Amino acid sequence: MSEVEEPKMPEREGEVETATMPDPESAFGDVDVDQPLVGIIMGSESDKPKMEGAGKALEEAGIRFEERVMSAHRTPDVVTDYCKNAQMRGLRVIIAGAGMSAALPGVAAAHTALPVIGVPIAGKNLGGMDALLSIAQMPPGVPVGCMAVDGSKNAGVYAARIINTAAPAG
Ligand code: RP5
Repeated sequence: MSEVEEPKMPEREGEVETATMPDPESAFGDVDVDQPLVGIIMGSESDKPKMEGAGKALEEAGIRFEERVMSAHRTPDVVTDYCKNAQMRGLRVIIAGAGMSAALPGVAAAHTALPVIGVPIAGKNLGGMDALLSIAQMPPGVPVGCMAVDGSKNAGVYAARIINTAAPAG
């Protein structure tokens, strides 16, 4: 019969026993090492073709990303949840593309401290000027890095530069 080890009790009253640290492998075994570093969000399924350049540029730079469709006007709660949790989930940059009255990048920036890169998408009327001004004209304190109209490739390149030049945390 094996001997059962008695639990170690504090030696003096009020003394707190030092916690035993778990080994790193078991402590971080659940952490997903493939987690994305960039979130590419866009206001509509119809924006997907115009936003492909961002993903391609990130792929070329070897940076993991995820893509989601969400709208500042049609699904505002989804945008809020996604952006509030983005940093905690390990994202380092958000790329947000939208057309027409393109509120998505600005609303994203209002809900996260991560850098947000906005991509104005040209719609059927106004040649993208509507989205360009919506994204560029952010109020002081809530910045969005505004790319060219339909400039999703540069958004991906810019996100890669941010990630590759950032000082390590701590
Ligand atoms: C914006 O309205 C979207 O980003 C898209 O560019 C535009 C039109 O959206 P759909 O009507 O094609 O869904 O919010």
